[in-house]
Amino acid sequence: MVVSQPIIMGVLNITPDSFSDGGLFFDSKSAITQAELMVKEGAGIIDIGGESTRPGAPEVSVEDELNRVIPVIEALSGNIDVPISIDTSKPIVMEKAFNAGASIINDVNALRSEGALQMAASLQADVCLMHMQGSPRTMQTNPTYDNVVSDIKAFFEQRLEACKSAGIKLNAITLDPGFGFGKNLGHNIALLKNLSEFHEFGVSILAGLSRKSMIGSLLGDKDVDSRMIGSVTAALIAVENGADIIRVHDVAETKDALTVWQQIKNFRE
Ligand code: 7PM
Repeated sequence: MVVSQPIIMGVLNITPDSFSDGGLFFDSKSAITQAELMVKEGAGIIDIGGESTRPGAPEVSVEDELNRVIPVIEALSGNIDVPISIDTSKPIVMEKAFNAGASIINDVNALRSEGALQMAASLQADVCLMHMQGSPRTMQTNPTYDNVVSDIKAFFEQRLEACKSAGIKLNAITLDPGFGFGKNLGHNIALLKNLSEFHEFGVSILAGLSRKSMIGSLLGDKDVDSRMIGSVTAALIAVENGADIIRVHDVAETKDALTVWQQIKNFRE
């Protein structure tokens, strides 16, 4: 994707067990209300996910995932004027979400699942390729890198090559280092500080830091409900370091931070 100013991607989790909203938005009607509110608050993309990627989470069946997300996408696609992304790794969910009105595939597995690359190519979708070491069930047990930034760059190189072979164009791709997905606190901080390095591939960069455990750790183990200001701060650092898209739960608060940042940046004495 080509991006001119930072875009806020608002998270809409449609999972009963999602750690950060406690499944509050599980029923379609409140999900729709929540999405519409996020657009009003300044979200430029709504990210819809029905597959919990919580560390240690059980995998969600295709049926459950479809039942959660498709009605919401169908209802939203006529009613909001920002793109909808589908947070999934499953080709069948990608396809049905597309037919329901989604236009971006946000895959924490970077199109490595069987058939995912081909599906994304045939849908001619925009894609976000996120790095994850291991699988959601095991990824937080002793993640290891030689150098977290260069290891992830090597991963991106390989995925970009796979996308190229499948016929997915560079301008359809966004890369995401995957904060918290098989990373310890030191890894996450190194990635945030060196985020601009990922621009060497010439594609847009997404950062998802909102409410994550690294924010909790930095705040002396604050729980998930108390991580909003820390998350906004981290989002601002990501933008300062070149993030084109930031994936957040607290859209209005993040928007205010970006508005102040943007005006100070543009001010000419
Ligand atoms: C439970 C654990 C629920 C973790 C939700 C999560 C990212 C993402 C997620 C990200 C991209 C969360 C995660 N995180 N997609 N999906 N980048 N592209 O904290 O960092 O929202 S799910």
